Amino acid sequence: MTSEQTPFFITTAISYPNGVPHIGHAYEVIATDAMARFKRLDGYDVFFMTGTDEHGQKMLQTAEREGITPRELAQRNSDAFQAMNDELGISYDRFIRTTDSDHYAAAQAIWKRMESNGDIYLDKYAGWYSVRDEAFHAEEDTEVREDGVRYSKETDTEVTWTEEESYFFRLSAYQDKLLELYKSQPDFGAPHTRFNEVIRFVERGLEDLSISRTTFDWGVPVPGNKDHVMYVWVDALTNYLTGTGFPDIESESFKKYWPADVHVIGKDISRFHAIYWPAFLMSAKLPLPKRVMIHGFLNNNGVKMSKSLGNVVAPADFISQYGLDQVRYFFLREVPFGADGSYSHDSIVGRMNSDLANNLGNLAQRSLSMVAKNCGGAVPTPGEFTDADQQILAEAGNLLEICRDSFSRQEFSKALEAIWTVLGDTNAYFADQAPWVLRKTDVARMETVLYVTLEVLRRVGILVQPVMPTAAASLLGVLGQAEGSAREFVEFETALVAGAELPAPAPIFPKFEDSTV
Ligand code: ME8
Repeated sequence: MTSEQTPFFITTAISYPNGVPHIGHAYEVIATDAMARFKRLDGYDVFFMTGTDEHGQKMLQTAEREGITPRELAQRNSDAFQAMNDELGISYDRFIRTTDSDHYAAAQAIWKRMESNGDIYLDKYAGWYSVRDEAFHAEEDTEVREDGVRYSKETDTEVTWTEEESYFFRLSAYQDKLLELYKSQPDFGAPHTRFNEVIRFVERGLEDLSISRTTFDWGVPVPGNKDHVMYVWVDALTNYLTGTGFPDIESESFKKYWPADVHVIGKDISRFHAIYWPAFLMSAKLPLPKRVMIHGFLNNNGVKMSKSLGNVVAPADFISQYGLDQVRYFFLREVPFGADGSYSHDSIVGRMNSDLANNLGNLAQRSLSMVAKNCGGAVPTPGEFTDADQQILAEAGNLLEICRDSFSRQEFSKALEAIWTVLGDTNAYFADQAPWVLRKTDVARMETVLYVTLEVLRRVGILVQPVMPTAAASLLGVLGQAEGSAREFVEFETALVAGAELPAPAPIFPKFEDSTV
């Protein structure tokens, strides 16, 4: 890292380790990883954090059911989340656990700041609580169903009557300030359809929030009152500050990385991030994150994943079936980030075979093997560029700006769509120019066509690194691009050097063979 690099702090939600990770968790962390890698390649000083949210009643109840302590449960499943990250090639800089000792210090410090601002008071809570959601629900938002049990209408989870002494946060005092924030920073939440739901919710009015519990002790102790532990969301949201060195607000890392550039989260937790979190930070007199990016949910063949339906897919099984880069590509290309999405065997194999094996793998294989056979295994020497050559080079040349623009809004599918449009055009160019015919009629022209094709592939290889790190590295490798700066975005504008020796070509994306397809 050099001192001129601009910092970029990005986070995922921290997952509840009350079970093992599923493909929804993998989806979020893959998208965030692609964003982090993109920014690193673009010269930013990136800090990427993910982790596990280990306190609260849900963890406690699951542990009780399993006959182990919540700490043992947290350890076991937090390890499973870390293992998933490693299997997915996630380039996180810190895996934070809310049981880490520096996190206790941060959670207690933010509490004290909110308290000294006059926003915390002791009262009695009486209302409906959903352990599954770790959230309170207003009575009118609940209903008793046929089974005689009361549920949250919105989340379909069981709620139980909870009555206890509790500290409250004066959330009601922040309604106007939050609405002002949304107005002055219209991109604070994205995409707009999801952010608008949050805004409507705040417009309807906010009640003060119960932020401590007394009936169990699996949580961060409330400073100054040993009978209370913090409500798990106060503790959980603060993880984002912990990672930057808070409460040491004079530390180099806090000054550099806070406020966060993007919190990537799923649609079920948008209110916690776009309402509670900025309100807590305003109260604590700390800067607010710049953006909360809300993604949709992934469904299996259009059906919600659930243990009872037996359609919960383990990320590791997915990767062993299709390959890591293929899965990463599929998720980011298939589902516009922010929308709900679905995956099925056929849709994955379809993308693998048409986009990866055909449009990219086959083009690389055909052009590189021609170069190996006919150009002495070195980058061919181009002659003067024709209009067709210039056009395709210009198209590929525009891709970096297009990708920067799309990634700045986490519109991964748009970036990939643009890259694959250029690949489609390059395939058409390759077919039109027919270098295998030129080999017999006009060798110089053949060399130019092959040069242009390889140059497009180099640019594509650089740009797909955030999404498919391993395959992109192989592609750049066979194009003779050494690891390091040659593969970074600063080198995007440079061009292949004629005559440079190339390694032997190797296939990048073999076709997926499956008897059921
Ligand atoms: O909510 N598709 O943890 P979590 C896509 N601990 N994303 C999904 C998904 C699906 N099917 N299911 C879950 C929590 N997610 C809290 C967060 S942050 C301070 C605390 C996403 O394990 C979900 O939306 O239930 C969330 O962003 C993340 O996975 C972790 O969910």
